[in-house]
Amino acid sequence: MIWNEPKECMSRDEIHELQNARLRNLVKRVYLNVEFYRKKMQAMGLEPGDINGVEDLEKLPFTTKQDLRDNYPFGLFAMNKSEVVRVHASTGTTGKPTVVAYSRKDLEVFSEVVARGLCSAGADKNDIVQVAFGYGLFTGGLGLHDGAQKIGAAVVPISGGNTAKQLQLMQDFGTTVLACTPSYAVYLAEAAAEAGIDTAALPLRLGIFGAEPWTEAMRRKIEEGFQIEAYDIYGLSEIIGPGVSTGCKVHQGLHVQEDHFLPEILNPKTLKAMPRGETGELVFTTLTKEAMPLLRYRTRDLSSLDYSLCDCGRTTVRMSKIQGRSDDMLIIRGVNVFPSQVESVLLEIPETKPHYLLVVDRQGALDTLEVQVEIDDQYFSDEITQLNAVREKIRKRIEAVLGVNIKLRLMESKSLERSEGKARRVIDKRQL
Ligand code: DLL
Repeated sequence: MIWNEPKECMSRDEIHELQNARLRNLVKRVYLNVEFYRKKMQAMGLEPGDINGVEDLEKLPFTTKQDLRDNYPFGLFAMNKSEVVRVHASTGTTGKPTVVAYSRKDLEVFSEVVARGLCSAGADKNDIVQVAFGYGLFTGGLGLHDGAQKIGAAVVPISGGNTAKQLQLMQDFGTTVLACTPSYAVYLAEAAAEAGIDTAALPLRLGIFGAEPWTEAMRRKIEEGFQIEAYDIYGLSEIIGPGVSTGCKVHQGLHVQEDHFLPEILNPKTLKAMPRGETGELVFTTLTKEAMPLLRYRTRDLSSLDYSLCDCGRTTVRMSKIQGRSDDMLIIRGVNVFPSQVESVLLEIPETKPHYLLVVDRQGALDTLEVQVEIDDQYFSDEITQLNAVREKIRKRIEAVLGVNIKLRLMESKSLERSEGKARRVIDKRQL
């Protein structure tokens, strides 16, 4: 089912018209109400009247996470505080959190886009949706909650963690849809197997996973573990939270809710548009946000856009699965390495489990990359020569893909930390 056919199946011309009108309106609003944008535009010699539509987008200033920090907590509000009905925040690893705000209408848009995403994954009012994303300042829990409620599904607001209870309720309530991070889904599937739960016999039929990077290989692992169909949901608090884009039955990219969020793909170095279809940094302009609209927000996420028509019937542009972050990229002895490359290799190898960690360090002037990965305990009880053979096989495959020498550490089951939210895949000791 398509939740909002008039909006999700417009012709490209109609989408373009709507985006033009909304962009003109947005630029006027931020110019009038947000000093930060007014000053930036004035410094560039820009007036709202200079922006006639999407073709003028490149004239507008960018916004970065640092801008949100500099204006902490409420400096980028475009409305009076009395019109704000909710705030969320992300803590990040350093410094002050970034704060985002919603008007009543913003919350309606938020639940609308999540509802569209849930429907594109095949959920409907008959489903029981277990929301195992964290509730609180993080947008995942409440975001999925409101969207699932909007489509009329029964929401189980269990939040993240408490794994034994998750599995208990999943069985007792007959949960049909699971929403959490992919790393937590892997952990839950593993815990289910250990508890002797026959996942194939559970009513669970689909999963909506996101909030962290994950590969197609990880998607297949989760699908096997739970015997379900797994869908990707993307978003970021600055833009609204989950639901900026979501995958559909066709599994070839995520439909961007283009009537609300205008995407661009730019070369992260030159900040110029990449040729259509090529990979670069995703940048979003919030077309309808009231409380805290953002112009050209630099996500640092790497993706590409596909404007061709999708077999599911939606006409909205599809972004590719996130291929990494521009600030996620590790430079190891001059070679660019993305954690997702390592994940793809590891998950194709039958002996490994989907739990890994990259540890980057420096010995003298040389960068070192250690890949830690869990393998089935049976290999540790095997002959040492067999263990060595497994190690060599994995090391060679990773090195062939990365083009850089690594140290491989095979870990016993459960020795790596499990994640109930966003997994930590990299420790870079060079910055410490
Ligand atoms: O993670 C919102 C969210 C909640 C999305 C639940 C999906 C599901 P933030 O905490 O602000 O918001 O983190 C946003 O997480 O810039 C990406 O780097 C990453 N991210 C989010 N979804 C995906 C995804 C939420 N599906 C940052 N694939 C983003 C890859 C993702 N990365």
